[in-house]
Amino acid sequence: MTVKILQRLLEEWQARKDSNPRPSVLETDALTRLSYAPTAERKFYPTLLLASIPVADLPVLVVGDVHGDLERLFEALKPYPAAEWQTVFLGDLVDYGMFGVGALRYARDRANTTVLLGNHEVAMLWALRDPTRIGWWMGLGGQRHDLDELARDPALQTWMRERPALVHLANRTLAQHCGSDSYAALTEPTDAGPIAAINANVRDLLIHEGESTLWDLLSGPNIFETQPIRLERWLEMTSARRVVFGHKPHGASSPQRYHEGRAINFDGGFSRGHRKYRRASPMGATVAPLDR
Ligand SMILES: [Mn+2]
Repeated sequence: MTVKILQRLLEEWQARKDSNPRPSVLETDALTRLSYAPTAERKFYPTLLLASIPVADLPVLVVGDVHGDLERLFEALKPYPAAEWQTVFLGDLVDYGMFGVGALRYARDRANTTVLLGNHEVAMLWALRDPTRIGWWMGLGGQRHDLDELARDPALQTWMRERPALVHLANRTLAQHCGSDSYAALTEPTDAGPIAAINANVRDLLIHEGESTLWDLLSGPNIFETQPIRLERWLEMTSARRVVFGHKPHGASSPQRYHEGRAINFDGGFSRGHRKYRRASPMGATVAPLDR
């Protein structure tokens, strides 16, 4: 199809979008093709077209530990325009790479996107509040210029402290940073909704100098790989049928599935700044669509 035909398809959508905003398959295809055409040939800003589709109806794109490698993140996200995906970042956007704060701002501002809290965000906030922790945090890969940048941006600090630890996605899929049931320590058996209770307690700890407790909870080993009974109990407790997480590089070429896909690890050692980065770490091991 020529650019002219693609543009006519989008013009037809523009003309009727007030009465019927949902694009047809052809119109969606036209948008996708035009978004990759040279800028001068583009007639419409691409995100306008799909903005009216509810986020929950979009396919889910999962992004594991980015660790400051913004260049690679842009490359990895190219096939997945923000308007067409519900994007979920599993935490640890900062440290190791040079663009931790840049990655946070990018993820915060991307449309249809949820960003979870990782242990490295906790460590950075801890160093921000208590300068005696700066050396420890830099030993974990913390970048001084990123801490200075965060210190100058109170709105970003507030946004970071409001990150959820757990979210439910479509199809009873739970998303969290580390492959562990350690989060359960932040809820009581009497809590009606454990996810809401845990997220509320996480926020409370971040506001009231509880970073050390949170750091311990979010830094544990990947027990879902080795302890299927604990995995089952955690899924039951959170009313989920599977869980996606990051935190521990898995070394495979695509997200690593354990126990028939009931637990899936999306940390593919993505960042070139990470000590576990290998030249073999393909982007698709960290950034990948979630199957239905
Ligand atoms: Mn981590």
